[in-house]
Amino acid sequence: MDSTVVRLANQKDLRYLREMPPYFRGHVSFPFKEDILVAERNGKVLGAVSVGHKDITYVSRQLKDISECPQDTEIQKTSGAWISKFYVFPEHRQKGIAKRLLEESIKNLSQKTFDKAYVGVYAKNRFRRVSKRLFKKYGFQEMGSCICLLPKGYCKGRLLMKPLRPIQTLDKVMKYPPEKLANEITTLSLNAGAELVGFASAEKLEKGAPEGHKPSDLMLNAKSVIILACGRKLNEERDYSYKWGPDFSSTFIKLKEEVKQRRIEARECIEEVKNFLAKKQFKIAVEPHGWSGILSFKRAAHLAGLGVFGKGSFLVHPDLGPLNILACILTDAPLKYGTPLRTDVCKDCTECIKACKYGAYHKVGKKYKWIRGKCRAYDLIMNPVTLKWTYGPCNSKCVNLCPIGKAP
Ligand code: B12
Ligand SMILES: CC(C)(COP(=O)(O)OP(=O)(O)OC[C@H]1O[C@@H](n2cnc3c(N)ncnc32)[C@H](O)[C@@H]1OP(=O)(O)O)[C@@H](O)C(=O)NCCC(=O)NCCS
Ligand code: SF4
Ligand code: SF4
Repeated sequence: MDSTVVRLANQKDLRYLREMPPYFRGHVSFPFKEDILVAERNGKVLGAVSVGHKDITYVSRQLKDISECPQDTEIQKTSGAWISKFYVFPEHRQKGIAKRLLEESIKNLSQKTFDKAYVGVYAKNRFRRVSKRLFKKYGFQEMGSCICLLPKGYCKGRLLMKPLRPIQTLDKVMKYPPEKLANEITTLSLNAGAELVGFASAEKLEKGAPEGHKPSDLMLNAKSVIILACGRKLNEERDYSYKWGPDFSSTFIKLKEEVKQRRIEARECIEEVKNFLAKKQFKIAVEPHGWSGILSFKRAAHLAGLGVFGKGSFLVHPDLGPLNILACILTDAPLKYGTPLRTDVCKDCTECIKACKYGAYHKVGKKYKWIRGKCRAYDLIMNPVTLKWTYGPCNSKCVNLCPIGKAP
């Protein structure tokens, strides 16, 4: 029978703890600054884990490198129970010791007043995949990127969190039934200037989205995505005016006043919905600056039943035409979701394909693929030698010439 026990460490365990590589144990001295749990068999320590409180700074998205952290990334701060110095001596690995230690850590923290337990899994750890899988098995979910400061430099990693108590109480759901809440948000958004409002399940968006572009990269435990289409009519005569940069290396786009105005209105509409949900104590999150390319707004709008992907790859409402200025809000409020439409809006039309002068559409079999890298929607580059414009302005002709939703 396995006689391994997991218990709080004492002074006698120090000599074992000091055998752990410094990267894992850090500075360890008695009396311990936080609870250390050890797995012990016949007086010998097989592994250990440390559980304590910590202030945590992270960004809610996947970063390739922390130095690449875009300026518009919101730095988040939180604090809670922190699991660290998790180590099993090599000769005792793969025998379930880590699982025992983790189970006891969770019990230890749950008995205290902590609501959430956090852990960082770092890129330099060669056991990061094993560890991440293990934590996920015990209910930890990825929240974003964090860093660990080392004596020299830093190591980037992923922050994981496990709620230790139910986050969404049944009371709240009973008080705000999903359908009623969705209707209230719809009325509020339409009054604030949105032209269409839709709701999709965050879980559905999560399943198909690429790494780093999932709702969980923006908010943990999101239940719903709210999609607002604001300024649809702009497509009919959308135009950009371009401003020359101070040198030829940079170009500025000066949006038409009307477009600018619609964008401001879209933001106001987002704020209204956010305030409404926050007052009811629901969590909300939007991309930094509203449109920073974490989520697929198009896919969210499709799931919500607001439109279909036309040949041009932008989202088209069967009657109203291309939807422009989409805005997305994530929330932990459960809402009533729409159903994806299956209408063939394009039929024989290929206006968008013909309109593109920059080769952004490629025919693959009978379908068209939009090569986003070739899309010159915003580019206007002047060759400093020939002084000729290389691209644009294309005025988003693909979208603007779409006949759907226009008077015949
Ligand atoms: C960056 C960007 C661009 C870049 C694209 C570069 C690039 N690398 O993507 C450029 C500058 C080229 C561009 C061009 C245009 N854009 Co743009 N763009 C964006 C932006 C800000 C981010 C896109 C992004 O990368 N998102 C993250 C990735 C993961 O999303 P995605 O590419 O849509 O994801 C695809 C797959 O990964 C997969 N997927 C992702 N998640 C999931 C989940 C599930 C369940 C499944 C099954 C699949 C799946 O399906 C998606 C669609 O194929 C979005 C706003 C937004 N956040 O969506 C606007 C946005 C997509 N653009 C928009 C528009 C209108 C345009 C332009 C017409 C220019 C303009 N007038 O603004 C042209 C489009 C021309 C065309 N033919 O489509 C609108 C689209 C509206 C609509 N009706 O479809 C958006 C939503 C902006 C807005 N707020 O209104 N854009
Ligand atoms: C990661 C570590 C703690 C795992 O300890 P362990 O006692 O071997 O783990 P367990 O035996 O409890 O196994 C836990 C799970 O991981 C799997 N696993 C453990 N080591 C593995 C390995 N080398 N390769 C593949 N899977 C492995 C087990 O099969 C088990 O999976 P299961 O739940 O599907 O059965 C240990 O390897 C270690 O101390 N590594 C160095 C320190 C470290 O990386 N700490 C984590 C910091 S976040
Ligand atoms: S936005 Fe312009 S460059 Fe991009 S696909 Fe449409 S027409 Fe082509
Ligand atoms: S322009 Fe024509 S082909 Fe392109 S999306 Fe609109 S209807 Fe479809």
